[in-house]
Amino acid sequence: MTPQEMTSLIEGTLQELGFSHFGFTSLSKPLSFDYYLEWLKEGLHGDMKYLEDHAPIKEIPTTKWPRARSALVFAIPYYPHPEKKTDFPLRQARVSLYAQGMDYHFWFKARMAELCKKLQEVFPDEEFLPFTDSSPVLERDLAQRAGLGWVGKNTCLIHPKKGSLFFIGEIYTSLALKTAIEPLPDFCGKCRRCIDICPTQALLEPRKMDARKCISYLTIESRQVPAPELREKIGDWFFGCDLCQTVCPWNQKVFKGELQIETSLNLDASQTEALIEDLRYILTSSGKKLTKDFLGTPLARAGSFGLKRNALIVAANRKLAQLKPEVSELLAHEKLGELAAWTLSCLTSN
Ligand code: B12
Ligand code: SF4
Ligand code: SF4
Repeated sequence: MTPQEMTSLIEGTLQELGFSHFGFTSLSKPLSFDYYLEWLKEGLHGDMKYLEDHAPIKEIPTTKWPRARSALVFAIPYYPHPEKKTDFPLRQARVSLYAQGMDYHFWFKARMAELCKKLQEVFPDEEFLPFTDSSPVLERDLAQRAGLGWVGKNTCLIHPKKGSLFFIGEIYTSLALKTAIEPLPDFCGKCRRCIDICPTQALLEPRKMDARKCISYLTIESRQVPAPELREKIGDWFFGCDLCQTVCPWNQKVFKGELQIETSLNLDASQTEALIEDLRYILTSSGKKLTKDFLGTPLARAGSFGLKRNALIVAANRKLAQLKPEVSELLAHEKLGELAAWTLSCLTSN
């Protein structure tokens, strides 16, 4: 099959499925694989041990999927979020853009599965496997090779016309697709806005992140309480962080005036009240209630422990003394007691 034939076959369904752009590439060893191994060796992945476990399959996908030869790679924008949750329980707590809706692991994969069904009809003897995020695939490298963008200094994949606020997903296939796409050049130039804005200095140098310092890791992936020197730097980010993408001129260009570059929420009295209510709800709800309320959203990943941890840090950094009673209730908590005491000391030194 020629690249043109594949492109016209898929192009017809792109809009219907909400994909913004796509490309394809053969499944050769990722260009940045050696860098990835170095990064792991330096321990910059923190407790995300699965990234180590995934390394052999990321290098040679056929060890897990023997028939896989190529990948169709898709981007789907998350701003504005395409799958909003109508009864989202939070109003003012600062949630990163990708998480302001339903979890893409389900709906993005389902949309690609729909496309797989169509492809299967055209190629009944071939294999089509949809993935996004959690499978052992080095997605930014793959997407870069498929022409979906360049890897910016903030480590995100950026497209000159689409910015970087998009998810990446792929369909592995047994079809041998010849790549006609030239990877995009690096358009970062001398800019270093992302590196300069990062509150925790997680971007050590261009394209190199210490994930252990990234607010996204600290508020989502980590199952620990952050070290005291990092807590203040998290500011009022309750879940994830968008700063290094918000300042990016390529996103500013695409989302003209819509993306506010604010290092902390700018709230009036009524909004502060709503933030207090959000955090009170998190701090006082049972694990069972939080699981039920956040079911199917990315916030479920942090679990009750993670959400309460994040709420304590935001309460401290926003100096929300109104929450002292709820914070005090957590002093006896086995894993959160020390953090609750720290929060109380911040609220008292007001
Ligand atoms: C672990 C992980 C994280 C970690 C670590 C992130 C990091 N930068 O390493 C944490 C929890 C911090 C995180 C945060 C976020 N993540 Co995340 N994350 C992942 C995951 C599961 C693995 C990434 C990984 O292997 N990291 C290790 C580093 C070393 O690899 P890497 O980031 O992929 O970078 C590679 C390239 O930069 C490449 N590279 C560097 N220079 C060059 C040059 C060339 C020419 C090439 C080809 C490659 C290349 O080398 C690296 C290693 O191979 C991927 C999904 C996946 N399966 O790939 C999603 C993924 C990267 N995350 C995603 C998103 C959306 C986010 C957040 C925006 C969420 C949020 N708002 O909080 C933030 C963004 C923070 C940031 N600046 O990166 C998207 C990125 C989409 C995009 N447009 O780039 C992905 C692809 C998930 C998805 N399917 O959409 N994430
Ligand atoms: S997501 Fe936030 S904390 Fe992480 S690197 Fe970007 S600016 Fe820094
Ligand atoms: S902010 Fe500047 S340096 Fe950072 S990714 Fe965007 S263009 Fe590149």
